[in-house]
Amino acid sequence: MNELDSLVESAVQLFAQSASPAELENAKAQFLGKSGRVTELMKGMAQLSVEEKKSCGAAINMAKQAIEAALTARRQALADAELQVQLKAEALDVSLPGRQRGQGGLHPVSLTLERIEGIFGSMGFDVAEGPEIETDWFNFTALNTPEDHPARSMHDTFYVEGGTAAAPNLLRTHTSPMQIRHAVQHVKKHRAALDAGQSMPEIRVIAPGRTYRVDSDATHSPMFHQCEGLWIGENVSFKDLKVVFTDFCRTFFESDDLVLRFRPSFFPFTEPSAEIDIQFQTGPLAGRWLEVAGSGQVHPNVVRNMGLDPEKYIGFAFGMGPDRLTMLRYGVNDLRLFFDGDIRFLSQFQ
Ligand code: 2NM
Repeated sequence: MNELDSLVESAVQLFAQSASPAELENAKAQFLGKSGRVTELMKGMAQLSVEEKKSCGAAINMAKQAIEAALTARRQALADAELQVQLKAEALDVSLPGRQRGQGGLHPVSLTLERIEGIFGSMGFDVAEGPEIETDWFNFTALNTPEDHPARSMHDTFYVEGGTAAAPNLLRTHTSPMQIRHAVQHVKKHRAALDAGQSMPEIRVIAPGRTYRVDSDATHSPMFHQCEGLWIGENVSFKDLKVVFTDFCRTFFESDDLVLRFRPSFFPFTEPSAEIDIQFQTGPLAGRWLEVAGSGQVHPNVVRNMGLDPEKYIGFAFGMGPDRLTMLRYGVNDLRLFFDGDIRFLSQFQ
């Protein structure tokens, strides 16, 4: 093998050993650069005769072309390899199943609240809204709750910043303060007519929402839901409460033969007061009395705090727990499941 062949050979070898474009360019410089070996050979021809220059120059040129061809091939090979690495990294497996976008849905208790609002809405009840941070007046005093009532203690009620010792702020313990606020607004709107001895449209409202008490076990959550109802007019009676609530329960539970029982009870804001129990005639809960609500005729002091004359206006109110209604309707036995946020549990109600 002559000198030029082995030069080409060593260039090809060095190029093949170059694992990156930078290494390859360094290798190239050793042969084709300003002081590369091919360039040196060309310079060395200066002393040769014309004849020798011709044959020697042609041979060097062929060697140079062979090295350039090897360089180009190696450059291409390195570029191809780099492209392959990149393609592999960015590869998409189009045969994989698509990722479905998660389908959201309403919380089971929200479904119950919507159901309650729909049923009472069809009976002419408005839906009240109001703040979760309440004043002592709307949550307790306006509702005829005595100053020393245990519900006012810090063991039962979450007190929050912002109030005064005489008028503390708290997380509402029931939704009745919304009803007082609603009634006061209603009465304000019709004040002129009332002062002129005329009557006002009846107050018919439900107040659904979150409520808070210091309580936590399998059947009590510090945050829970309530839905209270209020119906005030000039001629509203306990009979109306019975009709409305019976109709509500039968519609809510989709059970026409469901039976109600009103059991005497006590609440500061109603007199007389009654617990409401229901009994299914069929299904897994048939035959058992289940407590679902408290109720009563609104206490005259509360009617007065709404801005109305208790000698002229009378009505009833009730309060129920949508969390418990949801448990009964779906057969769930632990309240905490609703608030743990486990999507496997919650998605079953869609
Ligand atoms: C209950 C039981 C009995 C009630 C009373 C009032 C208001 F605003 F009229 F005073 N709202 N809700 C009430 C009555 C709530 O829950 C167990």
